Amino acid sequence: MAHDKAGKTMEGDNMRAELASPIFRLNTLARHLGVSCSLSPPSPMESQFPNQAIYPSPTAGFSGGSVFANVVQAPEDPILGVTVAYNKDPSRMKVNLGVGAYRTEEGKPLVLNVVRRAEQMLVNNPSRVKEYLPITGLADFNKLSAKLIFGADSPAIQENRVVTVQCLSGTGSLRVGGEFLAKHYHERTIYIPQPTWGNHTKVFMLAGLSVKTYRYYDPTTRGLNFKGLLEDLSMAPSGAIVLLHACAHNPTGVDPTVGQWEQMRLLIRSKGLLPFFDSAYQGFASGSLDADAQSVRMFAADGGECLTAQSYAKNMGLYGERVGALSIVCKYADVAVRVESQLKLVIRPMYSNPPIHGASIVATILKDKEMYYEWTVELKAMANRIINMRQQLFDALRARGTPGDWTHIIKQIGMFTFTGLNKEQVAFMTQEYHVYLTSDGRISMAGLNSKTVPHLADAIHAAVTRIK
Ligand code: PLA
Repeated sequence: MAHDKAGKTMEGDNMRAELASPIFRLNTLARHLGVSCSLSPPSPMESQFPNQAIYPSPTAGFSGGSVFANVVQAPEDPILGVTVAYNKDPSRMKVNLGVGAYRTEEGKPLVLNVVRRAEQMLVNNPSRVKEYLPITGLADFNKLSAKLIFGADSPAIQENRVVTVQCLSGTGSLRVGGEFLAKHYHERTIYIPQPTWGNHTKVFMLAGLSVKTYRYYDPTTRGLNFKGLLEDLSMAPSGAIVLLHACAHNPTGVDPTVGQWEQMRLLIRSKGLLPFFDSAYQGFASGSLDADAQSVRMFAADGGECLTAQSYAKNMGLYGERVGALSIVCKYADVAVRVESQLKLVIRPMYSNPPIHGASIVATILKDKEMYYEWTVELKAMANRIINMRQQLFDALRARGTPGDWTHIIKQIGMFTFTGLNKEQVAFMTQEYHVYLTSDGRISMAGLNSKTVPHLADAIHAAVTRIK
C-alpha cells in the first residue's frame, strides 16, 4: 500500500475525497429523504484525483467559452507602449526616445558605480537578512530621504513634523499619498498641470480623488503660462490639492523661476490649497540636488503643510528597483504620529510592506559621506550629458536649416524636450525613420547620443518640411 510522507495511506485520501464530493453528498441526501435518485455527472472528467468528477461549468477547462470572453483589448500605455513598439521593430537604425530612461553615450543603460559599490557591500555583509521590512519601510532610508528633499537643516524634520514612508518608487508614493488624501482630507479635488505626466490622472482617479487641471504651458511661447496658472489656482476651491512638479516638469521641460514659485506659494497658502510635490528628477534638472529641491524647501520652510513623492528611479538609476518615498509635512508632531498610523492602514492591504534591496542601496549611499559625494559627481555627469545632447540637437537642426525656432531645445530643463511636433509628424518619424517618441512630441534627451543626433535631426527636418 502506498504511503505519503505523513504515513497516511493514499487509499484513505481517495476515500476522503470521495466522501467530500458533491455527488456523494447529494446521493446521500436523496437517500435520507427517501427519494430514488442516483446522480452521476453527465460526462465526468477524471481529474488528477480519481473519484473526483468535474461537472461541465463556465470555469471548467473542458466546456464552453472563457468567462473572460468579453474582456476587450486595452490600448498600450502612451509612454511604456512606445518601448513595446520599439522592441518589435527589426530596423537597425531604430532609436527609442520614448520612456525617460538614461542611456550612456554608447546607448547603453547605466548602473552608477556608486550603486554597484553599495550593492557589493550589501552582498558581502553576512549579517544582512531578508526579513520583511516594517509597513513603513526601512527607517534609515526614510530619514535620509526626508533630509535629501527638505534639506539637512529643515526645521520641519528637527521638530518631528515630517512623516516619511518608503513606497514603490514615485508612482507608488503618489498613489499612497492620493489614497491617504481621499480617506482623510476634506477636499477631494486635485489640480494637475496641463499637460502633465500621463499617469497622474489615472493614479489620482483610482486613488479616489477628482482630477481637474490648471493651465501650465503656453504652446505659442513654448514657455510657462504663468498668468493662466495663477488665474486657475485662484479659482480653485479653497482646500483643493495642487500637484506641482518639484523640478524638470514632465513633459514640457518648463519650470517656474524662483520668483514665480514664490508668487505661487503666496497664492497657494493664502487660498488654503494643499501642495503635493512630485519630485521624480531631483538633481537631474540642474545637476544639483539642492537647487532642484528649492521649490519644495520654500513650501516646507513656511511652516505650512505639504506632501512630497520622491523617486530614485532617475537620479540614482534605480528604475526597476522601485525605490521612492512619500513624505507628509504636518504642522504639529502629534498630528504627524497619527498621519503615519493611517498611512500604514493604506499600505498594508495594498502591498503589505515595501521591498528591501533598493532602499538598502539608497540608504548605504546617503549615509556615507564619500559615497554620497561620488553619487553627486555621477549625477552631475548624467545631467551634463543631457544638456550636451540639447546643444548638439539644436546645432544639428540649425545646420540643416530646419524651419522653425528651436531655441526651446536648449532652454528646456531636465530629461525631456517638448518639441512642438504634432501627432502626424511623430507618426511619420516613427514610420520613416524608426525614431520612437510619445505622440505628444516629447523626446527623451537622455536616450540620445552623438551618433543618433544626426539621424534624429534628419527625421525632424523631414517631418516639419513634409508634414504641416
Ligand atoms: N512622476 C513623474 C513626473 C514622472 O515623469 C515619472 C516617470 C514618475 C513620476 C514615476 O516614476 P517611477 O515610478 O518610476 O519612480 N516618468 C517616466 C516613466 C520616466 C514612466 O512613464 O513611467 C516617463 O517616461 O515619463
